[in-house]
Amino acid sequence: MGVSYLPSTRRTLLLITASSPAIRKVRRARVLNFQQITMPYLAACAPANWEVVHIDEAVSPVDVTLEVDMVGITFHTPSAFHVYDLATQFRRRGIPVVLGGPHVTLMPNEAQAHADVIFVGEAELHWPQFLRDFETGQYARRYSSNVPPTLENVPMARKELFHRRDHTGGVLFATRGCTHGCDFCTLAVIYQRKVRKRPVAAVAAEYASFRGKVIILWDDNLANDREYAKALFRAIEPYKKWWSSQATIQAGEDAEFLESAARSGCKQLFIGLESISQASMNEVHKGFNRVEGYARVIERIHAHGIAVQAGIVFGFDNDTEAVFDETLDFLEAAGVQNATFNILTPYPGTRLYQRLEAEGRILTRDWSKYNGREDVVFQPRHMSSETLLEGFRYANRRFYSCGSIYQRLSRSPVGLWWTLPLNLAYMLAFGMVNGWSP
Ligand code: B12
Repeated sequence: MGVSYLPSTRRTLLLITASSPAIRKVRRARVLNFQQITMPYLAACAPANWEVVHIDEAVSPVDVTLEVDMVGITFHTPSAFHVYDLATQFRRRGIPVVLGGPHVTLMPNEAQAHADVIFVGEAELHWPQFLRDFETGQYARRYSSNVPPTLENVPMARKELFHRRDHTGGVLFATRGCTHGCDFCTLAVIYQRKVRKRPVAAVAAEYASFRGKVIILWDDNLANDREYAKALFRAIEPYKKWWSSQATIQAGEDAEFLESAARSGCKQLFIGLESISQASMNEVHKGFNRVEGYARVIERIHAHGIAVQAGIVFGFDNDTEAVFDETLDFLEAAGVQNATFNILTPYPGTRLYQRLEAEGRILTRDWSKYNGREDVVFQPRHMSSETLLEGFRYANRRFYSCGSIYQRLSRSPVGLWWTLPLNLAYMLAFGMVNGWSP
């Protein structure tokens, strides 16, 4: 750190989107392997004299012998130990390592021990200045974003640094954060429940800049500000692309939202239904999900020609062994086109983690097991962890079986031309990964 450099000479920055071997195994069953925006976006925020190389571990391994001036790594909790190992290898060669992303924000002291510099929270306020300061050797070991940055003037992510072949035409975000504070969700901690919005015109320009037809808006909850969303839909409608995003069930209660979303090319909404038990929703402070209204809301979304991808979590304290069949019965009756099943995972830093820890129910602190798909890391209330894991696998198997696909897609044939091939692809992918045939 004491070395001083001449400012504004050329520097090389290696940015890594980390993915551990374990998480790659988990994600093999996902047919769609979405681009990650963070590093192409941070690259766009770097001063011009920094040449950026991006390695996305979902696509290619990291070459730890590369000659660079600095390494920056972004990672989720399940990749933490793997990243600390990578960091050690670069630091042994005298290359400074900067860590950031969700796990660093949730566990800053742990991450600090493995890095020269950490970024806690959002980076917009300090990242460009930090890179300039690095050149003079005058920089801090920790940068924290106490005030959530405005997104008024942010650049577009650098497209040439996207590496995955993910069957979409482009990924971007319009808003960041979510107003809700659900116990299991890390976003309430990471973004402090502060929602920020990019100017509609800037988002529309980025949306239009992708050559492909299918766009993912990686917003945490596009229904946070429905008036903003409607203005955005009007602005992107002329480009005649197809898009998908994440939203709460409240999106489905607003007919005007659905109508303008559909007109602008919305083909699917990821809706965090989480559970079909109202008691479970209340238990984790997501009581605004009114379970008795699910079927009606899904029907309304379908009526606008929009498919539903349901986010479902198993393992809440109210869940018994019956939850798997009851949930599947519901999804089939409602004609839900796609679903992402998760095992409840108490990510460190969340209220859920604190509660389970106080109750002595955290089974392991091996973060690589915090993947939500392969391991149960806490003691469930009404079943064994083996039953929870088996029930989760059963749900995937049943949802992507021929019988269920037929039932669901015949009941609501919205977007059959693409939902049927996608369902069949998942049926094959799960079969290959788990060694069963549907
Ligand atoms: C897109 C996305 C994905 C994509 C791509 C992720 C990838 N790495 O390939 C897919 C679908 C593959 C995915 C997978 C998973 N995801 Co994900 N994902 C997201 C999502 C919706 C958006 C991320 C994003 O692009 N944000 C926009 C960018 C610009 O913001 P950012 O990443 O927060 O970065 C900012 C700061 O954090 C900081 N920063 C970040 N990294 C770095 C690094 C450096 C060096 C610096 C200086 C700064 C910095 O700078 C940025 C600007 O301020 C987030 C929610 C969210 N809003 O973050 C969840 C989220 C990150 N995912 C989450 C989870 C749980 C998962 C999975 C475990 C799910 C699963 N069971 O499979 C996996 C793990 C994958 C992995 N590789 O480890 C959790 C994180 C939990 C955790 N503790 O890590 C989140 C927060 C969702 C949630 N509601 O809780 N995910």
